[in-house]
Order: sequence, then structure tokens, then C-alpha cells
Amino acid sequence: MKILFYTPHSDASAWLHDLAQALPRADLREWKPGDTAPADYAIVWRPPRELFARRAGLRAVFNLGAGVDAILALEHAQPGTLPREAALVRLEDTGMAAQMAEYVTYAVLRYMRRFDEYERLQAERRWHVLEPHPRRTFTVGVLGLGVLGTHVAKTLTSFGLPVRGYSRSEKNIGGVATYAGAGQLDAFLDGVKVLVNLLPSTPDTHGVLNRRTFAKLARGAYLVNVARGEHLVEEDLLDALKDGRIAAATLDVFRKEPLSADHPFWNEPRITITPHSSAETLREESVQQVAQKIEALERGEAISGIVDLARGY
Ligand code: OXD
Repeated sequence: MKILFYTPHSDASAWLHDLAQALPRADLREWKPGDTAPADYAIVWRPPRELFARRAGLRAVFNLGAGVDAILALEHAQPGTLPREAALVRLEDTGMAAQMAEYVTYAVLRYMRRFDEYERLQAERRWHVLEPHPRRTFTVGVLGLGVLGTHVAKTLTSFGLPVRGYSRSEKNIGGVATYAGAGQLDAFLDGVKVLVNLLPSTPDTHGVLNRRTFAKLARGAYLVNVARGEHLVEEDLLDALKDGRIAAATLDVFRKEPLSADHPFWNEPRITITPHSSAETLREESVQQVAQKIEALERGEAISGIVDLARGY
């Protein structure tokens, strides 16, 4: 079987090495511009459109991440970019859920225990005890209950916090109050103290973190965005911080990455910025999962993680 590999990052040789070990029968090559030679599978992260040109025989495209928005954007801008018969497959967990739970738990506990405010007091050399937020009203709302969101929500229940989860279709997660469908979004948001965004990035979810959403949260709420920058209306967050509706935000993703040096978010001390690093794609786990799925497809078996192109995730 012939397999193409592409990543815009510079570590292609390490991936190719590990994939060759996991799939010893495969004929693997790194895709380079101009390569239209036949391939059965493509393993890619943020590929250029050209990679898909004249790819009639392609059976599956494996996305080296949980979010397939970059590939779907190519398809939306030019329908037919993805070969019709090729399944688009996203990574499922591969160590990302644990990392995401660590990141979000850290952010939530930092705000609950007011460490963000202690950091500022320390900078001013001020010894001042702050009253902790009451746990029973420190409601965390997780927007998006896919593999990552479900793990994050479950993890947060272990701290005795009230946890809510919102998804498009109904989910049942022990200890989490779940809400489903557009009709229940307002009830989900009502009075939430920390809003954690883990939604897939689709035209339906873009801009969901906006002033109307913020207005429904508890006053002085916190925002944690670990999904995509397109979900956030940036000016609305800056306004909400100014008027106190949002107390602070932790942002890992941005509309334009890397975040430019003159972006106003850098000047806002109540925004904590990380460089899209909440949950990295782990090579060993990802290679194992993709290799197992390719072997399954070769045996004619069904695999999980196939993206519904119409739904967008
Ligand atoms: C992903 C990401 O989608 O890293 O996996 O953002």
C-alpha cells in the first residue's frame, strides 16, 4: 500500500521513521509539491489543497489532530477537493484527552482559588487574603462533549464542582448535568461561572463566544477557550473584560496564529495566553492509532473516527 505523509512542521522524518516501523509493508513517502503519483492513504496535518489533486484512488485521509477544520475549509472553499471515496478520519484521544483535562483543570482551579489575583498581588508585594469562591456556585460549563470534552467534564466532577455539559446530540455522563441542542443552550449557559469551549469548529459554531453568550453567564465569569480562535468574537471579550462581565480568560487558540505581537490580548493582564499547546499530538500514540486503522481498512473492517462531512466533525 502507498502512503503519503505531510506536515507543515519540520519533523516529517521522525514521523516517517515511526510509521515505517508500525507499517512495515507500506510504501511511505513525504508529499512534496508536484507529487501526483498514486497513493492509497494520506496522513496529514494542515495539508495544502494541491496534495489532493488527482487523487482518485485515495481510500482515506488521516488527520493528525482532533480538529479537521483546516481540511474541511479546503473542501468548503472548493467542493470536490477531497476525493469522493476517501474517508476523512480524525485522531481519537491519542493522549490528548489527558493533556486537555490537565490544562482545563489547572485553569479552573487557578480561578477558583484566585491564584490569578494572588499573582497580581505578589507583583505588587501585597500580603492580602482573598475569600475563595464558593464551590457550590462555581459552576463549570463545558461546551462540546466529544472525546476531549467528555473527559474534561468527568475530570472536573472529581473536584466536587457543579459541572454542566452541552452538545448537539444528547449525552449521558455520570455527575454531569447535560444539555443538548440549540433549544437548551440558554439553560446551559445560565449562571455558569467558568465557560470551557471544546466545540468543533464549523460554520455553525463560529462566533459562539460572543457578547450575548457572555451576558447569560454569572457576572464576573471566566472563559477558557481550547478549541479554535474562530469561536471567539475577540472585541466582545475585550468589552466584557472592561465592564466586568468576564473576570478573566485563558486562551490557547486564536483567529490568527501565531498571535501577532501587536494584538491587544497581550496587553490585557486578565487574559492568559498559551501558544496552541493545550493538547499536543503525541507521535507514538498517533502512529499506533493510524497504523491500526490502516491495517483494519486493509482487512476490510470498519473503523471509528470517520468525520461526517455534512456535520463538520
Ligand atoms: C487538534 C489541535 O485539532 O491540535 O488536534 O488543535
